[in-house]
Formats: sequence, C-alpha cells, structure tokens
Amino acid sequence: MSTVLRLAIQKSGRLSEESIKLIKECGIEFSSGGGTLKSVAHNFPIEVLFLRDDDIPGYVADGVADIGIVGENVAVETRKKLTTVRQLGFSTCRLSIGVPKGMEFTGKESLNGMRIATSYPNILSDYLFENNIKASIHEISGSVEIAPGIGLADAICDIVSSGSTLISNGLKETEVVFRSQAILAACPQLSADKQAILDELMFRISAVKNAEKTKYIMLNVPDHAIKTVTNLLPGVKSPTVMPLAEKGWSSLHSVVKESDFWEILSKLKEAGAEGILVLPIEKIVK
Ligand code: PRT
Ligand code: ZN
Repeated sequence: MSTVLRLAIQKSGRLSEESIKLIKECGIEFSSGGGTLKSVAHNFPIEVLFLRDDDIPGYVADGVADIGIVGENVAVETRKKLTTVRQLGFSTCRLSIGVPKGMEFTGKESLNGMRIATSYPNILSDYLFENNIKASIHEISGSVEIAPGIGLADAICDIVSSGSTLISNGLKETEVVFRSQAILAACPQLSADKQAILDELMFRISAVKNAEKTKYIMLNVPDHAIKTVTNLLPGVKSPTVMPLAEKGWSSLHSVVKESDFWEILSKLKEAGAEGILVLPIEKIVK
C-alpha cells in the first residue's frame, strides 16, 4: 500500500472551518460533512482525522496522526513533543490575565499572592516563573471567567479574543501571558515518504498563504506615465506592460498587497491611471 499522511484537524469548533478551507484551497478533495471521523482524500495521499482539539497534540506526538492543525495554546499547554511546521495565521487569540474591573492593578507584580483560576496551568506557571511572581494556580476546566465572581479566585488567566466575555463578567484584561494562532504541527519522527508528502503539502500551503491579502491589479496608463506607475506597483517581480489598441496607452498588470492598495490608489489616479480593476488571487507560487 502506498504511503498516506494522516492529518488531524478539529472535528467541530473554532479551528474546524478554517482548517478544512485551507486544505481544500490546496486542491485536496475530501468529504467533511456529518459525523465523519476520518476521510481519505481522493486526489492527494492524505487521510484526515476529525478529533477534539485537546487530543490533537497527543495523537501527533505519538504518531497516531503524522501532522495536525491546532492552536498554539493547546500545543504548548500539553507539553507534548511536536515540531511546529508553520504558523497558519488564523484563530488568533491571546491568553490573558483578567481581574475584577474595580481592582487596583499596577502591573504583573500585582499578581503576587493571588489565586489565579485557569485551564492553562502549564503556560501560566511558566509565565509566573519567568516573571518571578509567586501566585497560586487554581486549575479549572471551563467557565473560568466566573471564578472571581463566585469567590473561587482573585484573577483568571483565559483565552481572550474580542474581550467581550471578560467585560460581560465584570473583569478587565491586564497582562497578556501568551499569544496564539493555529499551527501545523508534525510528529518529530516522520518517515522519508511521509516527509515528502508533507513537503508537497507545505509547498501548496505556502502558495495559498502568499496569495492571501494580495490582489491582482490591472490598469490603463498613458505611456508617458508607465515609469511613475511602475514605481508605485512593486509586484511579484515587475509589472507586465502591454500596449492597448489605443495609441499612447498601455495596460499594466501587477500584484499588490490589499493593505497597500487604498494608499496607492490615489497616487495611481494622480499619475493618470484609468480603468483600474482589482481581482482576487487564489495561489502565488514563488
Ligand atoms: O470541542 P473541542 O475540545 O475540540 O473545542 P474547544 O471548545 O476546546 O475549543 P474551541 O473550538 O472553542 O477553540 C479552539 C481554539 O480556537 C482554541 O484553542 C484557541 O486556539 C482558538 N481560539 C480563538 C479561541 C478563541 N479565539 C476564543 N475566543 N478559543 C476560545 N475562545 C473563547 C474563550 O475561551 C472565552 O470563553 O471565547 C471566549 C472569549 O472570547 P471573546 O471574544 O469574548 O474575548
Ligand atoms: Zn478543546
């Protein structure tokens, strides 16, 4: 039987949708609906396992799965031996200290002597150790944010994204303990065959990630302004310039970062550019 790489992703939760989308954008087709526990891709040597996120680091470290997509917070907390292949840029969040909003808090030293409730005792104890803070950790598995209100703890250390959960529980965010995003993690010992499949997958993921937040731009430019406009559009290498049927005009094609686009738009117009088209890009192979 030919080698298949086993990829573990979250079955249902905050990581699932983006994980599935990423793999599908890599051109890998597999079914992901319903209560599927595993699914074999039909056009790439990969098998997808659908698991609870907390189980992914252990499965990957033990080699039950070869690679997995999981939050850095979970990967680091479990202290499993994993290789971080790359960060994936989604499910970003932070692990922060929250204290009752009326509490005086002047900095991390204020944590000395406190009881801190968390589901992340390992990450928190590393943080306290590194910052030379003596506090006690109260491990709880869920609804951490209610701990101060019921007198279980003085402060909490929990995942924050928008911050609204803290606010609605009468807490304020103080110190950021850890910043997290989804990562692709691998078992430290992969066979050469599996490593080759992973390399191909990584190549595809890079192409998808390079294309994110970039746009393809096409615009008409009077020939005398080509140089000015070219300088405004760095592109992958340099813009493509093609003559238009109308004499004295050319069409320029290039790639721009979406974040730069609005800034250069007015400069492009000033330089005489017209008929500006901006299109999405699916993949960029460098
Ligand atoms: O069932 P399973 O065990 O697989 O899933 P889960 O319920 O344990 O995890 P899930 O799906 O909630 O989160 C998976 C991963 O998403 C986490 O490990 C983080 O890496 C990442 N992530 C990103 C988040 C958040 N954002 C997030 N906001 N995980 C949890 N939250 C929770 C947080 O615990 C808190 O209760 O959302 C609340 C705070 O959100 P805000 O926006 O109010 O600040
Ligand atoms: Zn979980």
